[in-house]
Formats: sequence, structure tokens, C-alpha cells
Amino acid sequence: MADIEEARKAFDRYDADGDGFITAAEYKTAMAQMGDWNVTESVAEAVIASQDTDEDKLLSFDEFWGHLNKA
Ligand SMILES: [Ca+2]
Ligand SMILES: [Ca+2]
Repeated sequence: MADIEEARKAFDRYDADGDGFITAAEYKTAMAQMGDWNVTESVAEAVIASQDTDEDKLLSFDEFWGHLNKA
């Protein structure tokens, strides 16, 4: 069971504009800031798609949290 406070902090790090959704571009930028330059646009899109249960190309906190608890 993941910690929801920690998950929220991690989510906020990815959600650069704070609109409550992580886009592929935000994910890519956040990974680059953490030093992972291997995450290209298409890798970021694949990561978002793998967790995006309603398929709107955006990762909501519920989807992010659901994925953590599935792992
Ligand atoms: Ca956002
Ligand atoms: Ca979604």
C-alpha cells in the first residue's frame, strides 16, 4: 500500500502547471529535471498511456494513485 501523501507530492512534481493532470510533455520535462534524459516524447506518451485508464491522454491523480496500488 503506497502512501497517499507521498504519492500526492510525486504527482505535484510532475504536474508542472498544477491543473491536476500530467501530460506526456510534463512527464518528459519532470524526468529530464530529475536527470533522466532517456525519456523522449514517445516514451513519455507510452508511460502516460499505460496508466491512463479513461484514455484522455492525461494522467489524473486517481489514475496515478490507482496505478501505484496495482503495482
Ligand atoms: Ca498539468
Ligand atoms: Ca486520464
